[in-house]
Amino acid sequence: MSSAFTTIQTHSEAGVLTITLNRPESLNAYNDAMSVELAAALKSADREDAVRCVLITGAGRAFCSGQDLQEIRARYAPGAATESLDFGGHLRQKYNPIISRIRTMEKPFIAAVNGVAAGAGASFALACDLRIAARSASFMMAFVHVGLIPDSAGALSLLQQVGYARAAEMCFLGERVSAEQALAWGLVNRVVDDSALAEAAGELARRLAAMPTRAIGLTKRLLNQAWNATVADQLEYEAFLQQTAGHTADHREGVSAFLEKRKPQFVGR
Ligand code: LHQ
Repeated sequence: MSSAFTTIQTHSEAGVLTITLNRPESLNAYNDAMSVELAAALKSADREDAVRCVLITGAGRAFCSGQDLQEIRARYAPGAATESLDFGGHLRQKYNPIISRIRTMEKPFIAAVNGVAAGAGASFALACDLRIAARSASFMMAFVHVGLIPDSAGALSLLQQVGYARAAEMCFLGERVSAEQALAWGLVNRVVDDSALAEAAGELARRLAAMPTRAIGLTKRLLNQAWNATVADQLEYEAFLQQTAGHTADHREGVSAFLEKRKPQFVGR
C-alpha cells in the first residue's frame, strides 16, 4: 500500500514501511514540508501494528543533503537580522521530534544509504539502527562548512558508532567518508553494489519484519539504555524488559517451534 505525500513517498508491504525522501533535484534536502510529512509517516508507523520494520532511503543519486539551504536563504539576505534567528527553535520543532521517534520507536529502522548523506541527512542515517550503503554512498558531517555544530544527535550517534577520534575528525573536517571507509569504521553494517542496494535492503527489512517485533523493539530500548548504564542498572533493566518479552505470543511461538522442530511463525506480538 502506498500513500501520496509530496516530499516523501511511502510504501508498505510485507511488514516493511519504506520511506523514500523524494526531492531529488536538491539531493533530498530537508525542508519544512518534509519535516511535516516525515513526522506524519513516522507517527503512523509507530501506531500501525502491521509495520514491523521501517526502511528509509533517498530518491535519485543522494540519500539526503541536510537542511534545505535554499528554503532558508531569506534569512541570509543582506540586511537580514541574523542575531534574531531562532536556530534552537528550528531544531526543536523540525528535527528533534523526528530523531527522537527514530531512536525510540520500538521497531527496527534501516537506512538504505543510496548516495551522499550530508549534514542533518547524515544524522538521519546515523539515527537508524542499521545502515546498508551503496558502494558510491558517502557520509559528510557538512555542518562545519556552514559554521554550525552537528545537530539531530549526529555527534552522539557518531561517538556511539565510531568512537571519539573518528567522530571528531568527521565533525571538525567535514570531509566525505566513503562507504568502504564507513564499513571499516563500523559506521555501516553492509556495503553493496549500487544496483543491488534496493534488493539487499528490502531483503534485510523483510527478514527483520518477520521476526519477533516486540523482542526487537525491547532490545532496541535495552541497547540504547546501555550507553550510560552500570552493570547493575542493566541487569535490572533486562529483568524488567524480559518480563514483557516473556509474555509475548512470539516468545511462546519461538519456544514451541523449537520443541516441535519446525520453523517459527512470528506475528509481531
Ligand atoms: C541543495 C542542498 C541543500 C538546497 C545540495 N539545500 N539545495 C540546522 C538548523 C538550521 C540551519 C541550517 O542547518 C541545519 C542542519 C544542517 O543540515 S546544516 C548542513 C546543510 N547541508 C549542507 O551544508 C550540504 C550542502 N550540500 C553540499 O555540500 C553538496 O551539495 C553535497 C556534498 C551534499 C553534494 O555535492 P554534489 O554531489 O557536488 O552536488 P551539488 O552540490 O551539485 O548539488 C546538486 C544540487 O542539489 C544543486 O542544485 P542545482 O540547482 O545547482 O543543480 C545544489 O544546490 C542542490 N543542493 N544540497 N542542502
